[in-house]
Amino acid sequence: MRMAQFIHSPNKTSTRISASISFSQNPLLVLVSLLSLYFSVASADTQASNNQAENGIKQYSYEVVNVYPHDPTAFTQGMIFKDGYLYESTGLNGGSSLRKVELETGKVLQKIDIDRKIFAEGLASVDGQLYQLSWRARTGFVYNTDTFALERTFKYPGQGWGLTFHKDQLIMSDGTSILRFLGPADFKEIKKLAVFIDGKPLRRLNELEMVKGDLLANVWLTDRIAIISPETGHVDGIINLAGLLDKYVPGSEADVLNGIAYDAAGERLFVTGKYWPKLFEIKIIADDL
Ligand SMILES: [Ca+2]
Repeated sequence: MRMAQFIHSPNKTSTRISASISFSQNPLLVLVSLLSLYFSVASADTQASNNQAENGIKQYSYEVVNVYPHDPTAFTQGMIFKDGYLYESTGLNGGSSLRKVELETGKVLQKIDIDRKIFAEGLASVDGQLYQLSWRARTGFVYNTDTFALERTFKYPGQGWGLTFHKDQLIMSDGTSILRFLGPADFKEIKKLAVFIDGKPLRRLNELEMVKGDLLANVWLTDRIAIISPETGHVDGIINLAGLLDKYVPGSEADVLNGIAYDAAGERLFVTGKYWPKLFEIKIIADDL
């Protein structure tokens, strides 16, 4: 069952930015009008990225089910759960790695370090292989899941942020509001999908995970995860994870929330962050509207 099916008929009032500019004879007035239009668009966009309840977007909070240790030196960029283990991609130049992690102990069971020229990013599992992106090297890596042997590399334009796999296609984020759907065999782009929240682009989409047909995306620099329809790009809900780490590690100066993994067989949802010393199994709770 899709998560979106839990959402009771949200009243999606799509507020669109409209402005009419009457072009007067005075060029200064035209300039002022254009500037005010620019700033109203910019401010509306910023608002969409802030921690505010959007019109008609279902809001979710969380309940912590389990708390597990997580390597506090791991700059988490991608995370998946597969056959009883977590697999994690960590970033930074000189800190990038691919690792297999024991959930209960946080122990790193298997690891390869990536060339320091590469800043590793999102991670996805496709037919026994692990796909790992890099941030700005325009290169992706395909590994054997059991041995971590590098089997091939692939190229793509632009930046690589988050990665997941859905219905025979990879879905990739690049820090904008646009997601790219790619064929895993040739990494060719199949389509682009613009993600909107309340009629406005939702930028800074980062780590991705498919959960029961919905696409979950960390919104970079926020405590929020967007629940996105992979068909339409509409944001159907927002999970607000504010205060999660602080509750268990008061005063922690760890970096931002980033890292979503879903155990489909056990229906368990895991989240962590960059340098977070903890990894959480959470349950998503629908807030009353
Ligand atoms: Ca993920």
